[in-house]
Amino acid sequence: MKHFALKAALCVTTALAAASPAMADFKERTFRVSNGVNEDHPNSTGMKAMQVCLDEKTGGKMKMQGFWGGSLGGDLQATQAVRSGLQEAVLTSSSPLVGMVPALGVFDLPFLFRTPQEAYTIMDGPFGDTLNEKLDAVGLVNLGYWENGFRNMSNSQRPIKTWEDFEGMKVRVMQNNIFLDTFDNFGANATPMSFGEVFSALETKAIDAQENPYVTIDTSKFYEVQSYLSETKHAYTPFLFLFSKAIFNSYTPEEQQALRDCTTVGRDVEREAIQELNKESLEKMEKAGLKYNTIAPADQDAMLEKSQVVYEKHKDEIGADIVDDVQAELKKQRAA
Ligand code: TK8
Repeated sequence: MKHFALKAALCVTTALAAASPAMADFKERTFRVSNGVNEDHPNSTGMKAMQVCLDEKTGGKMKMQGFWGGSLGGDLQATQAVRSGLQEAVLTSSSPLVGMVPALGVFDLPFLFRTPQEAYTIMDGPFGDTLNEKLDAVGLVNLGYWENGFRNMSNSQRPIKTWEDFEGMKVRVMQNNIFLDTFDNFGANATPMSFGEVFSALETKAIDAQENPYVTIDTSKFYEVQSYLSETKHAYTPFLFLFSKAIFNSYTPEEQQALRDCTTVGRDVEREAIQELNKESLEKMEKAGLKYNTIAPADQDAMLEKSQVVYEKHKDEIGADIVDDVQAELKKQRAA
């Protein structure tokens, strides 16, 4: 995976040749970045590329320290610490944060995006900026949308081929009502739970199923206690690279710019690494004995149709304008 970091480093060198602020503009700074995923997740690949970029831009003065496997707390807890200025940064899923910023729930709507490119265009454009303003208003500077990715099912019971297959299945969902309703609406028994509790809940059979991108099912070892993988792609959720607004505001404009630019470098490397690794992870898990299936297009359509009530139920709480905007944007993209 070395080539990702290398490519990023080359891009940075080229960018630097154009305009480089004086190194005197940078102070010695170390900041902590909390991750719920483990260190072999592509977030780490992205952060390495981001560090190479920061080293070049700040003459090695700005250093990132990654914390993994939820060692600084789960997504919600770590984000609260970042909000209150006790911790610098967190790379968190958007879904557990809907209590703080309801508009983020747009990413939880089932089957909203069809390809990663659709998601990138939305998140990296004006729509993403609108959400960033809402995050800023609660004390969180979103430096960028990294990829968590398309979410697929793993379970210990049976292949999921149609929504009816969810009947009675105990599914862990993130702490998020849209996910809760999506799976309850399919007839499952959805249980909200923080990420750090998932492995043991699967292992003890307190729950039958969970849903995450393949990379996460692999690197968090869920596959060791699961038997089936079903490619439902029922949602694309991002990671947000959130920096404490209080701390960010104490940095100089040059430092802030270096952080923004290098988070983008890291983002691109991380997205590419996720795309690669999802394939590798799937192969590895199949070799380990998990049974894998895709969903027939007609059954996928039936899942989307069945999910319309979830859109209706949550539209107002997300913000009707937000939901309308994203749907209009997607329509435009799909027509192009
Ligand atoms: C890791 C989580 C994870 C998410 C989940 O902290 O909770 O299932 O998909 O990636 O953010």
